[in-house]
Amino acid sequence: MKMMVHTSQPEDGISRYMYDATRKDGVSTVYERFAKQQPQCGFGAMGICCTLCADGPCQITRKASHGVCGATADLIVARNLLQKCAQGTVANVYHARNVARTLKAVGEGRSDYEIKDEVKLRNVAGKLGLDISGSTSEIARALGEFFIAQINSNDYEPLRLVEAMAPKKRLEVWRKLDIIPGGPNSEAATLLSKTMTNVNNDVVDLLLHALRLGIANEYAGLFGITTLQEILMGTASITEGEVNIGVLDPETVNIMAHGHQPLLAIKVLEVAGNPELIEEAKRVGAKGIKVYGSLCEGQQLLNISNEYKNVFSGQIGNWIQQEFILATGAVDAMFFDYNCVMPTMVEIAERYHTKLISTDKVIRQAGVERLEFEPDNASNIAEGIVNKAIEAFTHRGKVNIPALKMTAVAGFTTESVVAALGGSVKPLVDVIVNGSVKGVVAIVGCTTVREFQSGKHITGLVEELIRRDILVIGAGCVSSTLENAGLMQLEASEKAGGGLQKVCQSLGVPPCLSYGSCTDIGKIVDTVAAIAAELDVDISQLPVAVSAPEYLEQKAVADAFTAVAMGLMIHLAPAPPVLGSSLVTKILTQDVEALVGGKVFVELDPIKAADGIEKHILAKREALNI
Ligand code: XCC
Repeated sequence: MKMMVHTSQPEDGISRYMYDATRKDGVSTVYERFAKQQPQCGFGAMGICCTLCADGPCQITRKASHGVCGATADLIVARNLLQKCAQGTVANVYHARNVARTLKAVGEGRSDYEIKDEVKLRNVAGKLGLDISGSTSEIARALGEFFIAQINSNDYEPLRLVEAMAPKKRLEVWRKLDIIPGGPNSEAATLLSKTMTNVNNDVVDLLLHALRLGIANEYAGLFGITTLQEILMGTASITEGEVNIGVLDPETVNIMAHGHQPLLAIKVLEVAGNPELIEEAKRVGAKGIKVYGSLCEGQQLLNISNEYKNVFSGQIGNWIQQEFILATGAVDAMFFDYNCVMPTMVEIAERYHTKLISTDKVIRQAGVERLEFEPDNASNIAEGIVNKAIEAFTHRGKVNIPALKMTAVAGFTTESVVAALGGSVKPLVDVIVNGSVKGVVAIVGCTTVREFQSGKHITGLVEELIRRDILVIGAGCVSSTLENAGLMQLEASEKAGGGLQKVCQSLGVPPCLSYGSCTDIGKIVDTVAAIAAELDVDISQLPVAVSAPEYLEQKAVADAFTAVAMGLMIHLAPAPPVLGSSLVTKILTQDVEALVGGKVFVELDPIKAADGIEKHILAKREALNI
């Protein structure tokens, strides 16, 4: 098996500056670790290494077409992939359950969060068939309980969430294939049982089960997270804010919210505006207190930042920049929930004085203080975090902040898009139909350090898409990369083709709309469903595609199955670990389209990826006769 050798360097100016700074400080980061991992194992990359049983590890080679247990390359690839899909699904669902618990606690009067979007609470509860004649608290409690019960329900009963919320045309497709899921955790447990040694060797059945999980991931996971969070934190509204590492203020106490679950961060934003704490910060020599966000949490805070303009001070960076953020020496406290916190953050924090605080029960970082979030203790924890940041400020050493700031427009969601369009998605549909905008591509997910990526694949692909009059919607660390590259500013429309440029300028929006976090993919599906409903077609017929140009981890695998189940083509780079099975590769990239309308498209070159996506969009337009 040929070994794969990669090298990688940061691509954007800010990362490059901080990369050089860390090297000068003798601190090694994700880039050096990636280099030390070379060459990487080709069997793993192809998905044909099995470590399930003690007779392994087995690798499929020219001389060994089966593992010791008899598993073929197809089966090993399918099992490995599906385990990632199960893990990603339950992780999203875990997040949704935390929000549902909080909503329930608010309804029971045990938590000091407010219901910020009561209209949404009543709408969603009504659609789910809950009694909405009672008080706001009663409905909040009922909706929270309903979600928890759905998450914990069995896989032999169809999920009511799916039947109530999914577009009717999609439900028909899923019913025919018998892939309407039951409870997501139960589905994941069953899938994990199926992927044990010598339990299920039917690759088609296994992949269909992954589609079930993809649907459960959407409705019990992503939709749940976004909807319930918006009820508690307010629905995103269009806003402009500062972004990237250069916005850190060297003279204030700086607190970083890092991760994915923003509920606690909301309380930190509230507490950080407390005059007594600001006085305390001044007493230790700071000019004030600022709160920032990084990774997906930062995107979510930016989305609702209109309400916190005095304290929220910027979205700082993406996954591969997290060590650089601390290496500025300007972050006094970083509190993080799950996930995407590198274990090396502990050493780096020590080196650069940052106080780390973990806030979710699933997180354990040796030596890091834990202040674990519960719906009824958020304000106390938030105050503790701000106090610890003020104390940490007194230990500051050298500060090294790159002198480059950017701004970005964010806060897009179905509601804010509809509001910007004057009350319905029809104007967007009209410009798609008349061809000013050829189609829409959701660019989602993470960033990787692979040599052809590190943000380069994301910006390369997106610049090419907007140039071809394709509107881009971003969610996840990709948004951060696009923000740092200036592609989420109004001025970016200058890089768009003539049709898209005119639409952006007349609406006053950039050609790349930030929907927020990777967990906000549920909102993208919602907008796409609204466009399909306006045209009275199925989602799979739309000139729409998804791309995860630098996909990284298990949630992305689950999200990819969500996209395919929703009827969308999803472009992935790097190649997922399936190329060792021609059967699994063919099913995912071709055959599945005839079943659900969606499929996977793998292309590592951003220009060729844009070619493939545009071709797909044009074919959909032709089929719709537009
Ligand atoms: Fe993590 Fe969401 Fe991925 Fe970024 S995008 S690397 S999951 S923080 Ni979600």
